Amino acid sequence: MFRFFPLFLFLATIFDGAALATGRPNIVLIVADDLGYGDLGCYGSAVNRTPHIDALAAAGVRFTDFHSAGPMCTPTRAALLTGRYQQRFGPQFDGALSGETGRDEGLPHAAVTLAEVLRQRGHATACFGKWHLGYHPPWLPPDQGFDEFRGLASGDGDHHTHIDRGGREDWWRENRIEMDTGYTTDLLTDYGIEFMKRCRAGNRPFFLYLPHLAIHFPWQGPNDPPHRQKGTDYAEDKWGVIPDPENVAPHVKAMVEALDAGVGRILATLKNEGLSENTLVIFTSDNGGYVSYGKNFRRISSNGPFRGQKAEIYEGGHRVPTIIAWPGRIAPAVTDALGHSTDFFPTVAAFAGIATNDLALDGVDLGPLLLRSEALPERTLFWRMKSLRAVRRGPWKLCGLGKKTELYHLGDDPGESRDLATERPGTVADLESAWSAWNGDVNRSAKVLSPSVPPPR
Ligand SMILES: [Ca+2]
Repeated sequence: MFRFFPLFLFLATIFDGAALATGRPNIVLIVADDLGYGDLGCYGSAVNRTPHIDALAAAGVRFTDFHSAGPMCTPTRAALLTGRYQQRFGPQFDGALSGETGRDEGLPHAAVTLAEVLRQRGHATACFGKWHLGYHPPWLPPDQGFDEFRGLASGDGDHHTHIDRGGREDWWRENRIEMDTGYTTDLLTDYGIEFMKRCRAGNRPFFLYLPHLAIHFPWQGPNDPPHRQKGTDYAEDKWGVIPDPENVAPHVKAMVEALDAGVGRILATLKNEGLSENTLVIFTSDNGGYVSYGKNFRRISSNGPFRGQKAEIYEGGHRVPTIIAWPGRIAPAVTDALGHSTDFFPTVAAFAGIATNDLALDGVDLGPLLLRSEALPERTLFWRMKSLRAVRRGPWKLCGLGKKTELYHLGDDPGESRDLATERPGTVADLESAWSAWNGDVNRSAKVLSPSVPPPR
């Protein structure tokens, strides 16, 4: 059943803003890569066992109508870290920054990131995982507010050998290559645990940004073989060793379950270190899953009941699993409130007592919803990926491909199967008009925030 009002099963009214400590909470932001809406047990998967993420969901707020800012990796990461639509940084953020043609650009240094504002207020900041907002210095996390960075700069690396699609070593420690040995998901988890323990020992609040590579290809579980070697180009062979391309699911299952084990280890560390009650934990995905890929690969991810997949603007491309938890502060609930990747910045900032009035954020603070089950402000959300566009307002969803426009009522038709564009020309016109205004606005921002401007030195 779909309703477009915050539906809360909240337990008690004692969880209100007044109960919030005025201290500085730790923030753990875990981002899965290409994880589909239906890939987790708590979102209906009958294939993958995810007891730790399911437990996080049961202890926190699980969103059923949360959306990534883009249907691909780079765009959502830009929005998530800045609280602003990625199109404000230029049309190259419509899609993934290319490892071939986009190596000398990145998120503009003029953009204000969540790491920068938290660091300014005393948080230790770390990014352990996949960056994909630039390929080398000065476009890596150390120039975007992170004290520490370990992981990969590019969009995908071998989960065992850490070789990127172009055959390069791609495992960084801050601004230099420093290879490490181990399965990517486990390594990133290890770094995160070590960082949290170190911050705990130093009595320092922290922001741990953990953008996992799982479950992006190469589709390799912990027991699947390594594939990529240094010096070989994998542009046409980027998926891993898949004996049965018609059934990628077993490899993805192993990846999802390794991810779940990693989340479990992070949560256990918070508990064992006595940090749980002062730590906000967010889990989300950067875009929907691939159900199929090209001519060969089938049965990859599940996007649940939703149409489409990664790189498309149907719901399967951008409706993502999202959980926000804070034991003792946020009451467990399932909500169908409309959420968006740009909301994390204002939400975290508000919890940390940081004013964002002058940052022109596009997202909204989810705090009133999380703490008091208040309705979020009515709003319209927009997507743009090259010639694809989408608009969401209330139950209505407009999908555009060039001059072709479709209209769906997600309340009656969450699977986007009945196009109502010809029946509802007024609604189409309203949403098209809203999209055009938004498009003009973000394009004006992009003229100011050029990604090719070098950082201040
Ligand atoms: Ca992705």
